[in-house]
Amino acid sequence: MAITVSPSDALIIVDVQNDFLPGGALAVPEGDRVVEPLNRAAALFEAKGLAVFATRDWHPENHCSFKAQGGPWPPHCVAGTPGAAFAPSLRLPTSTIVISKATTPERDAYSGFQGTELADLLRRRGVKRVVVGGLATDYCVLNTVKDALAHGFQVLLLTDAIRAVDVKPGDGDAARAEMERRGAVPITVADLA
Ligand code: VGL
Ligand code: ZN
Repeated sequence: MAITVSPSDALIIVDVQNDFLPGGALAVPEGDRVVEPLNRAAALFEAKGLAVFATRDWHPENHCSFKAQGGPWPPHCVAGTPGAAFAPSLRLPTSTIVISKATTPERDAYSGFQGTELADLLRRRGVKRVVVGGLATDYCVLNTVKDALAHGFQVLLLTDAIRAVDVKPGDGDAARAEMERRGAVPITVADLA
Protein backbone atom coordinates (compact mmCIF):
# COMPACT_ATOMS: atom_id res chain seq x y z
CA MET A 1 0.00 0.00 0.00
CA ALA A 2 1.82 3.16 -1.16
CA ILE A 3 0.99 6.21 0.92
CA THR A 4 2.35 9.45 -0.48
CA VAL A 5 3.18 11.92 2.27
CA SER A 6 2.57 15.63 1.74
CA PRO A 7 2.77 18.90 3.72
CA SER A 8 -0.40 17.95 5.61
CA ASP A 9 1.56 15.07 7.16
CA ALA A 10 4.01 15.14 10.06
CA LEU A 11 6.19 12.42 11.56
CA ILE A 12 6.12 12.02 15.34
CA ILE A 13 8.99 9.99 16.80
CA VAL A 14 8.09 9.05 20.37
CA ASP A 15 10.72 8.82 23.13
CA VAL A 16 13.61 7.07 21.34
CA GLN A 17 15.89 7.78 24.30
CA ASN A 18 18.83 5.84 25.73
CA ASP A 19 17.00 4.83 28.91
CA PHE A 20 14.35 3.01 26.84
CA LEU A 21 16.90 1.05 24.80
CA PRO A 22 18.63 -2.20 25.86
CA GLY A 23 21.03 -1.37 28.71
CA GLY A 24 19.00 1.67 29.74
CA ALA A 25 17.29 2.33 33.07
CA LEU A 26 13.84 1.35 31.73
CA ALA A 27 14.82 -0.81 28.79
CA VAL A 28 12.07 -1.74 26.35
CA PRO A 29 12.69 -5.24 24.93
CA GLU A 30 14.07 -4.82 21.39
CA GLY A 31 13.66 -1.06 21.78
CA ASP A 32 16.70 -0.54 19.58
CA ARG A 33 14.84 -2.16 16.67
CA VAL A 34 12.74 0.94 16.09
CA VAL A 35 15.74 3.07 15.16
CA GLU A 36 16.42 1.80 11.66
CA PRO A 37 12.82 2.06 10.38
CA LEU A 38 12.45 5.48 12.02
CA ASN A 39 15.66 6.65 10.34
CA ARG A 40 14.14 5.67 6.98
CA ALA A 41 10.89 7.50 7.75
CA ALA A 42 12.75 10.60 8.98
CA ALA A 43 14.93 10.66 5.85
CA LEU A 44 11.82 10.57 3.64
CA PHE A 45 10.16 13.41 5.56
CA GLU A 46 13.37 15.44 5.50
CA ALA A 47 13.83 14.90 1.75
CA LYS A 48 10.32 16.22 1.16
CA GLY A 49 10.76 19.16 3.56
CA LEU A 50 8.03 17.82 5.86
CA ALA A 51 7.80 18.33 9.60
CA VAL A 52 9.44 15.89 11.98
CA PHE A 53 8.69 16.01 15.71
CA ALA A 54 10.58 14.05 18.37
CA THR A 55 9.06 13.76 21.83
CA ARG A 56 11.15 13.03 24.89
CA ASP A 57 10.44 12.03 28.47
CA TRP A 58 12.21 14.80 30.40
CA HIS A 59 11.76 14.21 34.11
CA PRO A 60 13.03 16.05 37.18
CA GLU A 61 15.10 13.91 39.61
CA ASN A 62 12.15 13.61 42.02
CA HIS A 63 9.50 12.77 39.44
CA CYS A 64 6.28 11.20 40.76
CA SER A 65 6.58 8.19 38.42
CA PHE A 66 9.79 7.05 40.15
CA LYS A 67 9.62 4.30 42.81
CA ALA A 68 11.18 6.51 45.52
CA GLN A 69 8.17 8.82 45.11
CA GLY A 70 5.70 5.90 45.12
CA GLY A 71 5.53 5.58 41.33
CA PRO A 72 5.75 2.44 39.17
CA TRP A 73 9.11 3.01 37.46
CA PRO A 74 12.81 3.09 38.23
CA PRO A 75 14.31 6.55 37.74
CA HIS A 76 14.63 7.19 34.00
CA CYS A 77 15.02 10.02 31.50
CA VAL A 78 16.14 12.60 34.06
CA ALA A 79 16.46 15.86 32.13
CA GLY A 80 19.97 16.52 30.88
CA THR A 81 21.39 13.08 31.74
CA PRO A 82 22.82 10.66 29.14
CA GLY A 83 19.84 8.35 29.69
CA ALA A 84 17.48 11.10 28.56
CA ALA A 85 19.42 11.80 25.36
CA PHE A 86 18.05 10.59 22.05
CA ALA A 87 19.65 7.33 20.87
CA PRO A 88 22.89 8.28 19.11
CA SER A 89 21.95 5.97 16.21
CA LEU A 90 18.72 7.93 15.63
CA ARG A 91 19.30 10.33 12.74
CA LEU A 92 17.03 13.25 13.40
CA PRO A 93 16.83 15.92 10.67
CA THR A 94 18.37 19.20 11.86
CA SER A 95 14.93 20.80 11.55
CA THR A 96 13.37 18.32 14.01
CA ILE A 97 11.11 19.96 16.58
CA VAL A 98 11.76 18.51 20.03
CA ILE A 99 8.84 18.23 22.45
CA SER A 100 9.76 17.68 26.11
CA LYS A 101 7.07 16.23 28.37
CA ALA A 102 6.49 15.18 31.98
CA THR A 103 8.89 17.90 33.09
CA THR A 104 7.33 18.73 36.49
CA PRO A 105 7.61 16.59 39.65
CA GLU A 106 3.91 16.19 40.39
CA ARG A 107 2.53 15.04 37.04
CA ASP A 108 3.30 12.25 34.62
CA ALA A 109 2.57 12.60 30.92
CA TYR A 110 2.66 9.57 28.67
CA SER A 111 1.30 11.57 25.75
CA GLY A 112 3.37 13.98 23.71
CA PHE A 113 0.30 16.22 23.62
CA GLN A 114 -0.12 16.43 27.40
CA GLY A 115 1.05 19.77 28.76
CA THR A 116 2.89 20.62 25.52
CA GLU A 117 2.38 22.81 22.44
CA LEU A 118 2.35 19.82 20.09
CA ALA A 119 -1.30 20.15 18.95
CA ASP A 120 -0.93 23.90 18.32
CA LEU A 121 2.32 23.45 16.42
CA LEU A 122 0.75 20.77 14.20
CA ARG A 123 -2.37 22.84 13.52
CA ARG A 124 -0.36 25.96 12.74
CA ARG A 125 1.49 23.98 10.08
CA GLY A 126 -1.74 22.69 8.55
CA VAL A 127 -1.02 19.13 9.54
CA LYS A 128 -4.03 16.81 9.25
CA ARG A 129 -2.38 13.41 9.59
CA VAL A 130 0.45 12.20 11.80
CA VAL A 131 2.70 9.21 11.24
CA VAL A 132 3.74 7.76 14.60
CA GLY A 133 6.43 5.36 15.79
CA GLY A 134 8.75 4.93 18.76
CA LEU A 135 8.63 3.76 22.38
CA ALA A 136 6.85 2.35 24.15
CA THR A 137 3.80 0.89 22.37
CA ASP A 138 1.85 0.35 25.60
CA TYR A 139 2.60 3.74 27.24
CA CYS A 140 3.78 6.79 25.37
CA VAL A 141 2.94 5.62 21.84
CA LEU A 142 -0.55 4.52 22.98
CA ASN A 143 -1.30 7.78 24.75
CA THR A 144 0.19 9.99 22.04
CA VAL A 145 -1.92 8.21 19.40
CA LYS A 146 -5.09 8.43 21.54
CA ASP A 147 -4.57 12.17 22.02
CA ALA A 148 -3.75 12.73 18.34
CA LEU A 149 -7.06 11.08 17.39
CA ALA A 150 -8.93 13.02 20.11
CA HIS A 151 -7.48 16.26 18.67
CA GLY A 152 -8.87 15.28 15.26
CA PHE A 153 -5.67 14.20 13.52
CA GLN A 154 -5.65 11.10 11.37
CA VAL A 155 -3.03 8.61 12.55
CA LEU A 156 -0.84 6.20 10.61
CA LEU A 157 0.86 3.83 13.07
CA LEU A 158 4.27 2.48 12.02
CA THR A 159 3.93 -1.10 13.27
CA ASP A 160 7.53 -2.00 12.41
CA ALA A 161 8.81 1.00 14.39
CA ILE A 162 7.17 0.40 17.79
CA ARG A 163 8.04 -1.91 20.70
CA ALA A 164 6.26 -2.54 24.01
CA VAL A 165 7.40 -2.67 27.63
CA ASP A 166 4.96 -5.57 28.20
CA VAL A 167 4.93 -5.33 32.01
CA LYS A 168 2.16 -7.91 31.56
CA PRO A 169 2.57 -10.12 28.48
CA GLY A 170 0.10 -8.93 25.86
CA ASP A 171 0.08 -5.28 26.94
CA GLY A 172 1.65 -4.22 23.64
CA ASP A 173 -0.81 -6.24 21.57
CA ALA A 174 -3.73 -4.82 23.56
CA ALA A 175 -2.42 -1.27 23.09
CA ARG A 176 -2.11 -1.80 19.37
CA ALA A 177 -5.66 -3.19 19.17
CA GLU A 178 -6.96 -0.20 21.12
CA MET A 179 -5.22 2.28 18.82
CA GLU A 180 -6.66 0.56 15.76
CA ARG A 181 -10.14 0.37 17.30
CA ARG A 182 -9.98 4.14 17.80
CA GLY A 183 -9.05 4.68 14.17
CA ALA A 184 -5.27 4.51 13.85
CA VAL A 185 -4.29 2.82 10.56
CA PRO A 186 -1.46 0.28 10.84
CA ILE A 187 1.21 0.60 8.14
CA THR A 188 4.91 -0.12 7.79
CA VAL A 189 7.67 2.33 6.84
CA ALA A 190 7.92 0.63 3.44
CA ASP A 191 4.36 1.83 2.68
CA LEU A 192 5.49 5.45 2.82
CA ALA A 193 6.44 7.22 -0.38
C1 VGL B 1 7.39 5.70 29.02
C2 VGL B 1 7.20 4.50 30.97
C3 VGL B 1 7.57 5.59 31.71
C4 VGL B 1 7.30 5.73 27.52
C5 VGL B 1 7.75 6.82 29.74
O1 VGL B 1 8.00 6.56 26.90
O2 VGL B 1 6.56 4.90 26.94
N1 VGL B 1 7.10 4.55 29.65
N2 VGL B 1 7.85 6.76 31.08
ZN1 ZN C 1 8.71 8.44 32.14
